[in-house]
Amino acid sequence: MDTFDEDDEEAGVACMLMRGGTSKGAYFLAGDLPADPARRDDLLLRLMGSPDTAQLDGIGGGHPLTSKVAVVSRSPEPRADVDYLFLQVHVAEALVSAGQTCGNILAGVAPFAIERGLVPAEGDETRVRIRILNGDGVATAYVDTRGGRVRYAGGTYISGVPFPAAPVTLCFEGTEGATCGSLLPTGSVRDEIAGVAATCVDNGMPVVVVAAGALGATGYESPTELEADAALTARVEEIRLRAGALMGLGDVRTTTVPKVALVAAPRDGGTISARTFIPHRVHTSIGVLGAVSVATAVLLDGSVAAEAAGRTAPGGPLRIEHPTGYFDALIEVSGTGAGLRVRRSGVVRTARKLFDGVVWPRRP
Ligand code: NQM
Repeated sequence: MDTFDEDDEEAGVACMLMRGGTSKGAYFLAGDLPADPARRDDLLLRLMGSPDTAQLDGIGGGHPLTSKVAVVSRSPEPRADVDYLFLQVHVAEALVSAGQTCGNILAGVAPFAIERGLVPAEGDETRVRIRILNGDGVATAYVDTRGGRVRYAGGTYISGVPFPAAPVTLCFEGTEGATCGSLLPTGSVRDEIAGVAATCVDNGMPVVVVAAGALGATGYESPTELEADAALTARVEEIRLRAGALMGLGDVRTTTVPKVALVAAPRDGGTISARTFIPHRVHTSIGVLGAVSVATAVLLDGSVAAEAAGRTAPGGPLRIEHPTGYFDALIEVSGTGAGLRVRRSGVVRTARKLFDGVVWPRRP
């Protein structure tokens, strides 16, 4: 594909729309977008249809989980095959944020990279090493490429997606402290923040873990019920703003991190139950690295998550129950308590190509 013509305001842009895990996003080659971040973000707002709660004039879906962008390029680093920059295109505001990554959209990066010829399909399963530019971690994705091309059809179900598809296995390394610089960004396993006990953790996603009961919730509410509770959402935001500063993230009023996870005891045989504010809507399931971070918090002795969790099978997957099912995360660690170190984490997702074509932006 030719490099994006920055001077042609009516030019269409090559784009692949994909469902990645439980999110939906637009995937672009970096060379098809303006190199200047301000021009790129302005273009993305017009392509996605923001600012508008319905994103009617663009290809966004009117919700943070369907207003996401992946920018992919060949990696200059020997430890990776491709670079992945995640951009959250805000729905109702003219704002594009690179302040977090997205593990769900990540699930589509390897299929996209193979389809666009950045990585050759090799054998029945192709390994693609992806450097996450929003932090410093590397994810290794394993994609079904039987017959020499990406296979999207398959029999794997993930909670929150009604139909089965081919599995995309993701292994993470170096995600510990990816955004905040350390696994425990406040330096403690447990803090008191705005009057409640909280565990602040970053294993790929900065998350503030709070017991749902401490905020008068059960932790089993639906996203709609939680979003309708104005007193609760105000309290969650108060905790988030204070936690953001304590986690070294500064003033987080307009940023999408940290997330806040309200946790409770599991109800369906899992490890823990979670409802995640991402941060102003409630996730209909749970983010990938959000889940990895909550699961890691479970392994921290004395944390709010460990207190809420049921018994965990040593070495087995940690199952996080969420509004539409469950999410299994494998976390390999060494050490305990504040000395806990993460070796790697693994999850299974699915992804599907929805369309591949050219999208035309609204004129500036
Ligand atoms: O935590 C939502 C999602 C995400 C992010 C969000 C994600 C992750 O489910 O890795 O996947 O927390 O904004 O798409």
